[in-house]
Amino acid sequence: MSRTALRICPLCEATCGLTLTIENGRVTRARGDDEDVFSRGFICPKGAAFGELDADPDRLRRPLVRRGGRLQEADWDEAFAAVDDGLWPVLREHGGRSAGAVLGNPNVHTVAGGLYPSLLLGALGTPNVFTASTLDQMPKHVSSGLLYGDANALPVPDLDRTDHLLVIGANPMDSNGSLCTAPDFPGRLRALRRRGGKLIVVDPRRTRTARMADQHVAIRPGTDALLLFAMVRVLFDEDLVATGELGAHLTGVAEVRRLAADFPPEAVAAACDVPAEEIRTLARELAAAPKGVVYGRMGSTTVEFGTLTSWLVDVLNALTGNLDRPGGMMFPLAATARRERTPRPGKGFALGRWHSRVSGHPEAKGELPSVALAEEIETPGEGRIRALLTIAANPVLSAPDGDRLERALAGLDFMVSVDPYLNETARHAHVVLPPPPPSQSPHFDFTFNYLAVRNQVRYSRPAVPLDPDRMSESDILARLVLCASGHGGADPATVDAMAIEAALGKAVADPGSPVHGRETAELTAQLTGGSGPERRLDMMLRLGPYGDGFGADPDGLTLRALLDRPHGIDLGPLRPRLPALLRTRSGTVELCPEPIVRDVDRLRRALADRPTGLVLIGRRHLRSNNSWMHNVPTLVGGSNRCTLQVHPEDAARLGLADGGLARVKGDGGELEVPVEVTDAVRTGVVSLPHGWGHGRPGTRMSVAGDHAGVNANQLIDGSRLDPLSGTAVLNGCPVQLAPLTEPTPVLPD
Ligand SMILES: Nc1nc2c(c(=O)[nH]1)N[C@H]1C(S)=C(S)[C@@H](COP(=O)(O)OP(=O)(O)OC[C@H]3O[C@@H](n4cnc5c(=O)[nH]c(N)nc54)[C@H](O)[C@@H]3O)O[C@H]1N2
Ligand SMILES: Nc1nc2c(c(=O)[nH]1)N[C@H]1C(S)=C(S)[C@@H](COP(=O)(O)OP(=O)(O)OC[C@H]3O[C@@H](n4cnc5c(=O)[nH]c(N)nc54)[C@H](O)[C@@H]3O)O[C@H]1N2
Ligand code: SF4
Ligand SMILES: [Mo]
Repeated sequence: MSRTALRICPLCEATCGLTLTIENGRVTRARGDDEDVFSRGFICPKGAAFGELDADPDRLRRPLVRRGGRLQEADWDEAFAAVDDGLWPVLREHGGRSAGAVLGNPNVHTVAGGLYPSLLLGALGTPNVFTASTLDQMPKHVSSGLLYGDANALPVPDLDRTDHLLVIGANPMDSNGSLCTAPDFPGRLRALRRRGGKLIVVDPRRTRTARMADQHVAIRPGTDALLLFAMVRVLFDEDLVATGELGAHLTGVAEVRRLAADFPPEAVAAACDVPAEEIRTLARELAAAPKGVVYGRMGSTTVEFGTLTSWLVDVLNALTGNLDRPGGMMFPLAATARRERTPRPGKGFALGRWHSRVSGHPEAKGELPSVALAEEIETPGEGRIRALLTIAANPVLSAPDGDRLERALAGLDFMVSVDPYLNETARHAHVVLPPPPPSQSPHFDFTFNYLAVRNQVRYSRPAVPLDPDRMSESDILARLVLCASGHGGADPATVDAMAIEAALGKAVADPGSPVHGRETAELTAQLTGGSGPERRLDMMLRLGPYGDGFGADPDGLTLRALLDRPHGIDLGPLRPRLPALLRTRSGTVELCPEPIVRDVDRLRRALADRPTGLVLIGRRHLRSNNSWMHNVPTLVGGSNRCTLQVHPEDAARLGLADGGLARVKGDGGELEVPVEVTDAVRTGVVSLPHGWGHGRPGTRMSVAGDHAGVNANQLIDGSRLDPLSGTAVLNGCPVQLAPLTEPTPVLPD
């Protein structure tokens, strides 16, 4: 018997609607859902491989518990008893500080990851929180925190209405977009060009996105802050600043003008390797576009000046009047967001409310830099991390210097991993708790609706019933919350009940809420849904900006209304949201915040003292995703993708041949890697993808083991970071390169 089910794809930020064919409880086919209100049938090769990924025989089915040094299958009660036995004594003896948590990327792609981590961190009470954000977009959060007073207010390019898009360090043709949720990003870019719009890509590599652009600027890595500052300077010099309606809510413009004075195009041109006149033209064209937008991603954030670059992206949008206007950079309004309120000053955003124990890194948004994890485990003393929880994270491959991290993990008293695979990180755990495959999990985009280029809302129930020997990821995480609070044996449903009680308690006390003054018990009784997570979703939708307010607006959104519309509900194009969303102390967009001003000194110094030499950048491939999609034959097949791209001139100078092996050396170590000579990378730059380096002993990913590749992050030691955000420099790291000569054999004497 064959049937179909709808399921939002959890494999990248594009959130495409899929139509799954299910036979005998297995997904045998995945197509794009033509009626999905947002993705309209789009699908990419990863989504098409949903069934294979879902049924991967290497996925763990049952928990693993370390006994006598070896990980062995156990049942769920045994596994949680082992968590209790391992975690609780550490917490009791050394306090919450002795625990650390690593939250990886897929947490933003699961319902469980949206609902439980904050409760878990609250229960642990630890400052040792590490997430993929400090390997990714933390600079953008810091910039938004400073500009708007809300680190989660991330504006996105209004892709469907703009007529001028300047892309800084993003490759949506392969990544399908990031911090800009837009199913069929490629189609939306083509539409932009069809309606006469212009696409410009600033990237050291001629990516697939650069190839389809009207103009490609092959900048030297790490120098975008200089380029963007020079554009700001041109706007002021040529009287092109026009903030429009935004002007009334904007402070700090004159200070930005003063800062930009130090960065005329002529002063930065050599460092960026972009001619001054080209920089002028970039600024003039942005200013002249009726609707234009600058959009930055990984190449703008995981660099030495990540926060400055992220900030400058928004400064350019603001100064050209494109911030918060259709066709410019806009703030989505998610269905589970807080309701809009009358504008008033907020609490502002603070950085460095505490510091890491060993190196004194400031926290950002409650997190410490991922690069500080190993030293926090290794360094003896009060507050050392002795117990670690990793949830959907593979920092051994995704963070700098995995070899060092592996040594540190081996020294933990206790480690638990929530992961479907026994991989490079999970192999160090004492307990591995595997979530069910995506077909057996519900889906709601708690994160990506905040980043979507159109307001919309969709929910998928599990496409296939949960296997009897599996546990939902929500229950797994709820039980970890209980373990962390010393109530290991309690019913996980109590976690949801408490979360609902707390949220409704806040809502009824809030004069701005539609349920102000009502009884929480009465509201709780109204909640629908077949599980704790569904009731929580119902509550969030009903309290949210489109919600029914528990009856206050009978036509408003509820879980039931959403279940009635399996292809989703379109909530319309993005709308201007300033000044209501501002939470700065002044109640304005604070365009020139103090921490930024201080960091500009560092940029000035860098301009005076630019290192020369080869630098490393990354690379993403459409059929891969970070470190965990190399175990699916159709996604990993074909020619080796883990190659070092080198420009022909550099190859000739260094004596490297296409297809030959090279030795690459960086701060963190050395690798031997196949060379691909191509003029797609600019001179002075080599490119190696991350997420490879499989095949280690004790892992269980047989296909990935046969396509091991090398770990690009072993070339980086984590000592270079963007100081304001704690984000690792993953792009623009110095490396040395030599053709590989066979080591001289050591002869026995
Ligand atoms: N050099 C370099 N390094 C990089 C990057 C780069 O561009 N260059 N990119 C960085 C970026 S942007 C990111 S986001 C990070 C990502 O790095 P991580 O956050 O470590 O994420 P992944 O490598 O994707 O690993 C995800 C883990 O989650 C598991 N997983 C998959 N699905 C589920 C699920 O449903 N539930 C649970 N519990 N687990 C699941 C996988 O098996 C895997 O172990 O890497 C960063 N590292
Ligand atoms: N297929 C696929 N899709 C993915 C992922 C994946 O691994 N594979 N990962 C997902 C995740 S977690 C994320 S965060 C997103 C990332 O989404 P994107 O940011 O769009 O992806 P990247 O390929 O990292 O693009 C960064 C670009 O910046 C360029 N770059 C490097 N250094 C510099 C620099 O100094 N200046 C400038 N201007 N450019 C520079 C690189 O050459 C690269 O083309 O993709 C998501 N989608
Ligand atoms: S683009 Fe992303 S969300 Fe869409 S099918 Fe591909 S992996 Fe899934
Ligand atoms: Mo990411």
